[in-house]
Amino acid sequence: MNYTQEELLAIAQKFETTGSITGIKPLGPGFINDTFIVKTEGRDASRYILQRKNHLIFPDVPGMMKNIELVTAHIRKKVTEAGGDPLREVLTVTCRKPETMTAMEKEDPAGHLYYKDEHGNYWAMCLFIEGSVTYEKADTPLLCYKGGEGIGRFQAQLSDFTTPLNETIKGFHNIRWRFSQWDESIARDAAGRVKDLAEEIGWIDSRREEMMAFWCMVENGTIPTRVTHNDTKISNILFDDKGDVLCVIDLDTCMSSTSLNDFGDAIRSYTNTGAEDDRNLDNVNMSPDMFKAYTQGYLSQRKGNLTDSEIENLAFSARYITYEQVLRFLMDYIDGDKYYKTAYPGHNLVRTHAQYRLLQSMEAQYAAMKNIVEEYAK
Ligand code: GN1
Ligand code: MG
Repeated sequence: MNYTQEELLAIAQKFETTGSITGIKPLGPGFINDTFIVKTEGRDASRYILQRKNHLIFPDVPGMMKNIELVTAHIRKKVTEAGGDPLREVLTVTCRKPETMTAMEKEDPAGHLYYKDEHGNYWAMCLFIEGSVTYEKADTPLLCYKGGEGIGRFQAQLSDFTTPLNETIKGFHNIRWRFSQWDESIARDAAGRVKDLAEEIGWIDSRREEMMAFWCMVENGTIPTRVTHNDTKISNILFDDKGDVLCVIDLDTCMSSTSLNDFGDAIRSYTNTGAEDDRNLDNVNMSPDMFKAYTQGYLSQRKGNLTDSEIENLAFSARYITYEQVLRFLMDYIDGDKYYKTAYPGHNLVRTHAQYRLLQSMEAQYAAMKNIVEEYAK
């Protein structure tokens, strides 16, 4: 659904901004939510990020916003204690103007964190961090090192966070759950595409056992669960102009899972020499230099705090998350492109092939990846 500029402005005005709102325009290539940047004018004017949160994917937006409020408050305390800048080193959620809230919204413990419009769509706002830089791709090992350090710090800041979080997407990185969705999706064959996908379906089937074996270690507690981000691709990290991580954004999937997912998903993104949806598979490879740099940065923050089982499975987590991504893109293609935004017909299949090439590259370099982890975990 498309909103007019006037409608968007009216939505933005439900939130407590400093300065008066003068403009709003679309921002960024997110696959799930719609994102806008809001400009204001006047004393203390700031810019803001307004997002339409996709409630078809996040069924409990209030619960998700409550998670974000709790997690950012916890990190803010840590940043302040460490003498950092709480307006730049953690996301600041923008609350509703109380005078725009109904009595029911005021009673809802998350009511100040979102606005539900007359079409049933949910909106939330946060402060835009001026001078922050985002990347779609990591071009240098130094950026990988810094990215790893940033996620390591994020996990450390949350290591003593104990309030239970809402599960914002059921079984998000749980491959047992993904397989049950996958089996249903194949049986349903909603778009009639299964008949042309024997090879791709074989990629998924032939690796089911090893992926389940990994997940069983999470289920039986061999690998611990912690508060994790779960979507650590490079575009979800804000860097400053010197290349240091300012803060981690897109906290929609922040919940309890294994910390290995954050490492694995970052490796999937930072080390890819091609694009996530590269049509030219020769571009796609896992760069060992980028892997080394990210691992070094990450472990510089976390090595004393991870269990032996986490260290042991760190390299495998990159294969696990990349495999899961192949499955998710392919499943969405089979379902008729219902989950991810696509830019052209067949986009999800192109993504599937590119991510599968990346997975193969990781498999070929697995022994070397394990050695690198071992070296920096010492
Ligand atoms: C989505 O929301 P965004 O664009 O940061 C997806 C991730 C995928 C990623 C693939 C909630 O991330 O899980 O890894 O696309 N987020 C959700 O690029 O499904
Ligand atoms: Mg994002």
